[in-house]
Amino acid sequence: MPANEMRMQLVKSKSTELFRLLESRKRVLVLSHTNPDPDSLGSALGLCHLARQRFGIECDCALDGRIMRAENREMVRRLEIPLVPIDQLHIPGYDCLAVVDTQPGFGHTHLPEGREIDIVIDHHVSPERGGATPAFADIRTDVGATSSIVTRYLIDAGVDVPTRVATALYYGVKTDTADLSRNVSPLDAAAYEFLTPRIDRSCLAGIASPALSPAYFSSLRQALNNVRIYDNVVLCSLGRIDSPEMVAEVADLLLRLEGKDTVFCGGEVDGTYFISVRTALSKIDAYDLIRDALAGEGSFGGHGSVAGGSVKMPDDGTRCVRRLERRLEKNILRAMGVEDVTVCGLAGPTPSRAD
Ligand SMILES: [Mn+2]
Repeated sequence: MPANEMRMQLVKSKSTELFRLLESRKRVLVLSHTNPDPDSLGSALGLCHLARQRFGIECDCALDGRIMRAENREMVRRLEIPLVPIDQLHIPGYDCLAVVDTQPGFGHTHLPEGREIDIVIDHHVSPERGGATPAFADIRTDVGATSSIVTRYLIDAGVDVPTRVATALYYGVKTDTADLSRNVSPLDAAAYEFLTPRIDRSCLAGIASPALSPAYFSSLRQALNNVRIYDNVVLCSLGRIDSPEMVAEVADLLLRLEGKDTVFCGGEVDGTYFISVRTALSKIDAYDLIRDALAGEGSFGGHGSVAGGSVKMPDDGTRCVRRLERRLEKNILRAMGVEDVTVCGLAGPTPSRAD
């Protein structure tokens, strides 16, 4: 059997296994990581739709943290994704807990204590200390988006996928794979093909370019003033900011800087230092880069060209952040082999870092 066909067979048997489990449940709660992104929102909505349409099961989506990025807030608003803050939910009322786009054991994922997780659907490399094995786990690290895996379940279940759900899943695949240009598998391409005729294009365009606050532009200016370039490597410190999404967003933007191929961006939000890594180098995995940068501090995840992590700061603020940034910078320069390169800013030579 050709490899592709074999993969599809495997996927189909996973669907059957999931359907069997759902058949035996009455109320599902879908959880994801803190401050959910489009892929986790799309896969949560898709899984809820599957549970309701095919099995007539009640289903809710929990929200942990906030929806940060303006695009993501616009996605929730336009697609009317019903999210219930996790502290307002009565967890014992659910006989099935599902986790999408993350896994138990990840630092950015807070799951109800003392409750077993029934379903895990994800595409990230599993954490080393994962905890109890769930009744159903479908973890495919070769797939670009969890939304693609959930789309496959919907196809296999033969349920109608309405515009709203299709658009959410599509936007999940689109953002995690940069429009099928990175971390792509045949499953992502098949999901895109299935979803494309079902989406609302003008709604999608609205989600992708929402109105942005003055604070956004102010953070952006601050970030660009603090760019440090070492040969092909770009470092950027955003200082104290409102949302960790800004770190990821600036990292994406700076990866477009001419002649540069790897970006490390960091910023502090409410006592936690967030770091995002992007690389256009095909031989280097962003996961290895963030691991080397953090060198045992904090938690992190990612794969392919994208990775992110965070470090909890002790109470005494700014000086701690500076010290952490200096440690990270040292680790990064060593990992990238640019320790002896002279540092530049966007407009040429840069003064040494202020303390
Ligand atoms: Mn994802």
